[in-house]
Amino acid sequence: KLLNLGQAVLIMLLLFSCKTPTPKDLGKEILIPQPTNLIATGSSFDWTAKTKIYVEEGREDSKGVANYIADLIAPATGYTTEVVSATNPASNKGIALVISENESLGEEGYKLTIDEKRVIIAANKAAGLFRAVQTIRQLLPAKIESDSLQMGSWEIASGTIEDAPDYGYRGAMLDVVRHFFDVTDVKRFIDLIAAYKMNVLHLHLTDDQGWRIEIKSWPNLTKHGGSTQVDGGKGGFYTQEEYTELVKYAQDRFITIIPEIDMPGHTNAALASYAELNADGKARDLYTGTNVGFSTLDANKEITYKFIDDVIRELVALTPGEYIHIGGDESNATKKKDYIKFINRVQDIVTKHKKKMIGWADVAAAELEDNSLAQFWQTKPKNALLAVKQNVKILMSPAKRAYMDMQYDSICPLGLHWAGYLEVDKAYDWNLETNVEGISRENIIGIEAPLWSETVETIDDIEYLVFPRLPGYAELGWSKSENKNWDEYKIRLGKQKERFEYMKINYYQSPKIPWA
Ligand code: TNX
Repeated sequence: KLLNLGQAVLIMLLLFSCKTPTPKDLGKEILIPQPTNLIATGSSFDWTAKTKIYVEEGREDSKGVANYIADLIAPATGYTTEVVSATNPASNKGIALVISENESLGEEGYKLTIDEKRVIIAANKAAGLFRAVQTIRQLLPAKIESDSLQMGSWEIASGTIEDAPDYGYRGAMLDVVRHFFDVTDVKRFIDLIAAYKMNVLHLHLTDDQGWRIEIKSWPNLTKHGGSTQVDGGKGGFYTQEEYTELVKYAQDRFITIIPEIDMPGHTNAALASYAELNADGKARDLYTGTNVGFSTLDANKEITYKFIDDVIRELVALTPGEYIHIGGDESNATKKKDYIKFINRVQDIVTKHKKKMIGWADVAAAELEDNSLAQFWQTKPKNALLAVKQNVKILMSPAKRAYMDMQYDSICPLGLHWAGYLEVDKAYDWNLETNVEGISRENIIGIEAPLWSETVETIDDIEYLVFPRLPGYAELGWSKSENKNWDEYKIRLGKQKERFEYMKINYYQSPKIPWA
């Protein structure tokens, strides 16, 4: 039986109302980090099976970002989004990636223009396109993060977003020594920090308990020195090929890996691997405890500097980034005059290999080059202030606020508390530029949140301590501090819950957050 006209109209109306995107508000209340400028226009773009991504001809970097987002949305949507080269990408309906060479957007800034027909992503550099894509990710429904097929629709609210980071250095540190984490775990960590627009991964590669990076000219460092970890587990290390794979994986996400070789203290693994590095010429035993401050390289032996030169040379060959971190913390077993001599010489070695040096702020006891960086971590800012006096920029990692290995509270099953407990509110509610009297905006290069791994054994453990604190650190580095407000932020953070769950993040359900 044929439908009568009334029924037909009704069905048409129904179909039409399903197809018309429901007006949406652009994600002001959901985005982390908060963007600089956002104007909602109350409609939306619908990403369908037919949507294509257009990139400018010959722009391999844009194409890389386009493939990244196409791959990212594939499992949940089931779409194979085609990436097409075009002379004028934005003239097509769909998603367009454009390098506009608009200097005002800087290294990582971007402009998003979304209407019912188009999503135009413009940036000065490919890094900006990549950061914009992280915004798009959060504008899509949370289930976009699922690794299995989900029911659509896949709408992105319309409007414009203009956004750029406040600080150029926004990072996290992972200690792969106290407990070793393999390439798969580190890639997961990279993906998690990339989602919040961080751009640096500092890898703490050597310490008393292990040496985790292959050095071909000193093979026993990993063979022997890499063979254990805290509590006596089997440890591990990255071959140079594996390390290169990590560097590339990070680069594809516009993240720079900064490798750290911690010295002259925190060197027991090296001292156990090569007898000649010890002042008394006797190899130390491997160490699986968690005390600090007992080991030191000998600042007065030439072999020490030959060793460091070899290590730095091999590391530099694997490092496209501009910095090498030389540690320098807690050298309690090194005489002060030896420490100063040592840091000065190591700085010269780093400079000779055409890299810049970063050290924990303890290194300010030495004579620092203007382009070296000092990482502030201690509970007292004495060393960091010494660095500022020398005109050296500070990387902000105050343990009381930014150490992700601090327990959330006294019953937290993982972490330490030597710098106090660190709930999510305390981790977020501070400003880089007012945290220490005498260290202001112009002295600060950015923020880094370290995760030390004495108590951290698995990727689940990592995630528990990192989430949900890390999105806050990302925002402290990206967004302007004058707009920061804990009461507003905690609601936005609460809305990330579904996303965390689709991403299978083992996060801490802090009672401070109104989980939505
Ligand atoms: C201090 S922070 C250390 C590390 C420990 C950490 C534990 C720093 C530069 N040194 O050796 O792992 O505390 O929180």
